[in-house]
Amino acid sequence: MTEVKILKDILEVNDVIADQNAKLFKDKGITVFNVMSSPGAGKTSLTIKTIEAAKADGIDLAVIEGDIASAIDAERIQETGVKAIQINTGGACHLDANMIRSALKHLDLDKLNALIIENVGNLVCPAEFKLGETYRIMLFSVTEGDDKPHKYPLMFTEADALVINKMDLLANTNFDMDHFRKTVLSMNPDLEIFEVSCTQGMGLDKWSTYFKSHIKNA
Ligand SMILES: Nc1nc2c(ncn2[C@@H]2O[C@H](COP(=O)(O)OP(=O)(O)O)[C@@H](O)[C@H]2O)c(=O)[nH]1
Ligand SMILES: [Mg+2]
Repeated sequence: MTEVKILKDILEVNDVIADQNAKLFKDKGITVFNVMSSPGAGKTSLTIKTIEAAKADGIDLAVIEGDIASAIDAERIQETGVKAIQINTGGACHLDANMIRSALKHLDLDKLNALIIENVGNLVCPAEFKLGETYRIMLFSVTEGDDKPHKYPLMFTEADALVINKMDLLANTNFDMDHFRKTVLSMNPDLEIFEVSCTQGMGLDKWSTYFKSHIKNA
């Protein structure tokens, strides 16, 4: 079996900048959520639903969108009235701390309570690169298969919260929720788990309550 390792020094440099970002966020009183998933799990959909709930509570937030190419997601977010900065990684399968530092120049940090970072859609690389975030949110949809924690363990073990999306489709899949929950909790016993449907709305209240209650200066 061949194992591919990411160069240690790349991660060390990233960690230094991530710590600087984290200090800046702390000084400015901004709570930062790094949202990670495979492509199409529903990150942008969840971000929009989260913004709608947060705005109703007077929370000032902004979004950083990471994609390999295009500004489609940032445009979707801006339709909510919230500022969105698009980062195009030009091929990289994850955001890194330096990209976040560059994007922050375009935000008025004195006005924000919270920042949502939508990472590049990928189940592996984003979990390797700290950005300076306060919380790591993993999104996973029931159409992806309940075996994925075994195959892609890092993101499941690194997450603070796991949002299981597309619950409206559950009955049409062979996704075994009990098995999935047992697996992820055996890997990460402190993981907070939410079951939602971004299109049908189920479970979003509980998720939004978690989101709001974790913002320090709201
Ligand atoms: N059936 C269903 N579709 C969803 C749900 N959430 C998102 N989608 C759809 O999944 C696709 C990808 O969603 P998107 O938010 O762009 O995912 P992202 O690539 O992770 O940002 C879109 O067609 C969404 O409408 C859900 O809860 N149920
Ligand atoms: Mg998206």
